[in-house]
Amino acid sequence: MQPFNAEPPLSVLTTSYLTNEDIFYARNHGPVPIFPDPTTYNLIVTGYVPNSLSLSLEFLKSLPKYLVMATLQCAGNRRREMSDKRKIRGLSWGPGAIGTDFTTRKGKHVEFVSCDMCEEEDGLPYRASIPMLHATTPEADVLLVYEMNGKVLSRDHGYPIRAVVPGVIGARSVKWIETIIISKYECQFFFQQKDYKMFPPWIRWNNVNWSSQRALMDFPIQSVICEPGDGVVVKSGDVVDFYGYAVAGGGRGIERVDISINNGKKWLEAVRLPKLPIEAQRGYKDDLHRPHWAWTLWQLRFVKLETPCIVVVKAVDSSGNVQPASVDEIWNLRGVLNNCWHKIRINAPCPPPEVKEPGGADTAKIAAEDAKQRCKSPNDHADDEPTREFLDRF
Ligand SMILES: Nc1nc2c(c(=O)[nH]1)N[C@H]1C(S)=C(S)[C@@H](COP(=O)(O)O)O[C@H]1N2
Ligand SMILES: [Mo]
Repeated sequence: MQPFNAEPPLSVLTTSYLTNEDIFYARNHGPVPIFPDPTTYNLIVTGYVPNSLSLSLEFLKSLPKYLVMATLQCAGNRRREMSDKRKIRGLSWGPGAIGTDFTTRKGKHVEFVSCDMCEEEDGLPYRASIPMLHATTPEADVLLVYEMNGKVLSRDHGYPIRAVVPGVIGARSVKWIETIIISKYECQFFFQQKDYKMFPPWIRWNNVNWSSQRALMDFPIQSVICEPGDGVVVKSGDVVDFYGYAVAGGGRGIERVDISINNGKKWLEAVRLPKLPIEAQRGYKDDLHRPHWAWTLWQLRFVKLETPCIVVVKAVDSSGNVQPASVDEIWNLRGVLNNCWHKIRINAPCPPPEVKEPGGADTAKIAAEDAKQRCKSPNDHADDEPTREFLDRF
């Protein structure tokens, strides 16, 4: 049986700044554990500490409570577009492995050890670590979380306690934490050492040296068109509204979101929607200085289209980072951090099926093939072999 993994339809994702629990993506490497009775639960803190601690849920909840609005994004978000290019090992995520919530901070530590059983760890629990400096910097807002969007954390998302490391790939936000180890070393287990690393496009499974790359932390600048969906049919001259998200890792804000309705020839600037006031309530002197852990929702409305066309989004973050135009530049064997320009195809209405007339079979066949081509999505390249030109470049 496969562990439970799910991403929401894009059309519901950007209807609100906060992602409801029932549509929040779920990423599990093992079965969701049935956690012991919360009254007997204790979080163990051990390792390089003068005395190991055993902290009850009640005690954790009595500590000062912090609200942080943060976007959790799987490193494999948009992996599907990479696997459409060439086969990849990893779950096929569309652009929906992302969600935003409010979480509650209780402390800051280093290696988080869960209690689920992961195949990759030969049945041992999921674990991951973050640098001590990151965990102990108040500005980094690393949290031990027991509530999400004002409700008790659900089992799927890590009840009773999970970590949330804002601005960092979801893999470091360990769920169902049983133990926190203060350690001299980075976590030496699978998900830190043999996964969630980004290699150049020319590295393959037969020559990958896992220790040659660092464990991924911040995610890069990202943007996605959520509405309309890929492949919708629109008549030429009709007006369409576009909606989506943009997010940058490491607390960087979104400076600009650009949309093109002609596959990148010309660009228009999308409108960034104001964030919820809570995100600004942390006492930073201005918008520039506060960390932006949450995504920015954007829209561009009343756009007149000539169809068929390809609509593209790309964003710029507060450090001036931009997204790569093509997936070729960043393709990697684990299919992580795909942040190339996100494209959708808007189709023109397909012609009605040809009426087969005597002697007219060929015309009908050509028309049908033509319609099929025009109604193809830009991601329909699953079977394409890498071209000679592509391989020659590396
Ligand atoms: N214990 C445990 N924690 C985990 C995982 C897991 O499989 N087990 N998956 C990680 C990954 S890869 C991601 S992207 C996020 C997903 O969090 P969510 O399911 O709450 O959206 O949890 C992280 N924490
Ligand atoms: Mo993930």
